[in-house]
This record gives sequence, C-alpha cells and structure tokens, in this order.
Amino acid sequence: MKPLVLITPSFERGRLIVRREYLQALQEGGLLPWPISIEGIEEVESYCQQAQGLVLSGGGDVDPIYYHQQPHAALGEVDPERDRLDFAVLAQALQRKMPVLAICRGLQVLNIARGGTLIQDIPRQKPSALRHQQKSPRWHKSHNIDIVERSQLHQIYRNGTGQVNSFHHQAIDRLGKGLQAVAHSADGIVEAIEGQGESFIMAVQWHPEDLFRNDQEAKALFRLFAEACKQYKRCIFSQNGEA
Ligand SMILES: [Mn+2]
Repeated sequence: MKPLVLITPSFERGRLIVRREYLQALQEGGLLPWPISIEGIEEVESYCQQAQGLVLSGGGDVDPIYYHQQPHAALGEVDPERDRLDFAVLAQALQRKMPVLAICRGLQVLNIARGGTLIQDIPRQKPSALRHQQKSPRWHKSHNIDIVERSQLHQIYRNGTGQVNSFHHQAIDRLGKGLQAVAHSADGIVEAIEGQGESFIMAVQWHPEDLFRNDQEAKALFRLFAEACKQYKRCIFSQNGEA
C-alpha cells in the first residue's frame, strides 16, 4: 500500500490548482498525493486520520496578520481561504506528528505556525540580498545554498553545498519555535528548516518538484519524505495492535 499524502492547492477563480510537477514528484517517490480543498476544512481531522503525510505546496503570500504585522506596501497576493486551510491542516498534522514536507510558501506557513515571522519583501527590506525571484526556467538552478552539518538535509547534500531554483520574494525573519535553520544562501536568507523533534518536518524555500527529473538531491528529498510517511503508517498500525 502506498501512503496517501495530503497536498494543499491554490485557489484561482473557483478552481483548485496543483501543478502537475508536485503530483509527479510525489508519485515517483512512491506516494499517492491527495489534494485537499477548502470544502474539506470541516473534515480536516478525518482527512488527517486517513493520511500518512502532508505536503504544503507553494503559492501566494500569507496574510501578515498571522504574524502580527501590518501589510508592507510590497506584499503580494493574499488568499484568506488558502491561509485558513493551510494553517488548519498543518495544525492537525503537527499534533499527530505526521510527516510534513513544506515547499516555498509552505516553509513560510510552517514558520508562522510555530510563532516565527517573515521578511515581507526581500528586495525592499534587505536590498543587499541576492535575486530570489529568478527570471529563468523553473528547472534552472539559480543560486547556491550551504547546508548545516548536523541536519537531515545534509544526508542528501553530503558535501554541504548545493544549487537550487528560487521563486520567492519573502523569507524567514524570526525563526519559529522548535525549528532549526539548516540551509542558507550566500546573503544569509534561510533556505531550509527542519523540526527539532522526533517527527519528520522538512521545509525548503526552493521548488524541488521542478528539479527532480534532473536533480539527484531533489529526488532524494522526495524519497526521504516518502520513507518517513511509510514509517508513520507502520507506527499507527502498531499502536492499534494491527501490525
Ligand atoms: Mn532563494
């Protein structure tokens, strides 16, 4: 049985948007992706009961009210329904110690959920930073990252450095509780975080789903998440005495 993993979509004019690259990357990692809509918000607990992992996908900006700030002039598009869904499903997943893979916006949602804050617009609030909104194709790797040695991510990037794509104008400012920054770009922007507890919580500021076809590290990231989801399933079964 392949593990079912919930994935949050974006909402555009009455449609759910999940880019195919997410579904392909998760399927190739041995997982069955299961998009969850705002229509399921009352059922978030039931969805989580049946899932073995959660993917928070990319998307627009989180409403800064969630981290007690007023909107900066350069804040991008905000979708209150998406915010509500993402925080509701993440809270359930964390409570259940379900494996979480958070991508781009997802990393920011995770950080805020743990009490952290964001730089609302990198170019204006940190003018010396690199370009993090690349204007090259999504599969192109535009900047380097350095990976912290004692981290799960370092199991993938064994020589401590890597190259990633970059499509974000926001970034972590204050880190949330129970999280560790495990990768940075040369300008000091946080590019990946992990949970410090025993459950699998991995978040990256780049888009591995757009790289995985030609990038061994991106493939390995989805495999690592898939492995955590499989372990989570076994754990549930043994708790119920059904294993
Ligand atoms: Mn970046």
